Amino acid sequence: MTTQVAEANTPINPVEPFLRMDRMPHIWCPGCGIGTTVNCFARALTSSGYDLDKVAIVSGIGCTGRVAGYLNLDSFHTTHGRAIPFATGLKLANPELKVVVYSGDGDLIAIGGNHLIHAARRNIDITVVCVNNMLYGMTGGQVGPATPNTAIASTAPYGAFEQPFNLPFLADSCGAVYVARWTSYHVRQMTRAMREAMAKPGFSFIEIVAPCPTLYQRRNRLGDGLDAMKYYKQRSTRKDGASTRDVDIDFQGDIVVGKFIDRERPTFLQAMNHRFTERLGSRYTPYPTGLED
Ligand SMILES: Cc1ncc(C[n+]2csc(CCOP(=O)(O)OP(=O)(O)O)c2C)c(N)n1
Ligand code: SF4
Ligand SMILES: [Mg+2]
Repeated sequence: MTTQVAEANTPINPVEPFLRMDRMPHIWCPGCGIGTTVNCFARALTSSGYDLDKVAIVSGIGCTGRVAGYLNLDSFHTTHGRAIPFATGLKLANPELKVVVYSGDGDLIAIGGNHLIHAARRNIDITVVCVNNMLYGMTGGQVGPATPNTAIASTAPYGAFEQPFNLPFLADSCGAVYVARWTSYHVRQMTRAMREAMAKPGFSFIEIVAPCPTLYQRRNRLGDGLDAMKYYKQRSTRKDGASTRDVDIDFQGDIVVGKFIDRERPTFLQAMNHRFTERLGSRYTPYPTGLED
């Protein structure tokens, strides 16, 4: 009997301990790519060796914004667009924490775009995972700043006509020290990238192109989640080190994936300590950065 109970309590899936199983079933639609990214993130944590009491996850609002609520970590579900400033405060108040922002393209690049560019510029020591399903999923599939030109969205019935952001180029040009893009098809590469980004001091950014079958796929007559996986498999090309200028995503065009940027730059706190020590000498006690040996 005791053995049976022990067996019943043994998780079948190795990522289960990282999830709040009491909150299942999750809200995501069948075939949605967000769940795949969460599985990869949990796997990245499994192999990272981090003390999970020192890992915090911050999301904004949206279908992707629900991720924080499903992870068995210190989780913060903040207001729309404000995950990055919240994460910045958390990191500065407690530099020992590993802080990960996990949100959607609308949350991070539209309403929260200003925070993204400044956190990258300052090299705040956080990791940002952006699930790019190319529209505002949660609110009904409206056009957003990552919607490819000509793609149909609920507020763009004749096709989007605004120039979309190239997310890796945006993060790179603002100073991010680690920039990668994968799709939800690339589970191993995505997991590795998440692990690398969390280990990298400074502002790291991972874009994950993932399908929204309910709104984006359906309106654009692109099939279901599995069709999206086939498309990602067939039309993605890995180009590590590619210039981020050259990785725009066109509607149903090829998708360049890979690790584009991996550079060294002092984090915000390291730069502050350096400057203050230079000017004040022993009168200044360096602020903890979380990167001390
Ligand atoms: C201040 C404010 N404005 C607008 C909204 C409505 N809203 C909720 S989620 C969302 C967009 C989410 O899009 P994205 O971040 O791409 O997430 P997805 O649902 O696609 O994963 C919007 C506009 C809101 N909650 N708060
Ligand atoms: S609406 Fe789209 S993004 Fe939201 S859960 Fe459904 S498939 Fe995923
Ligand atoms: Mg979105």
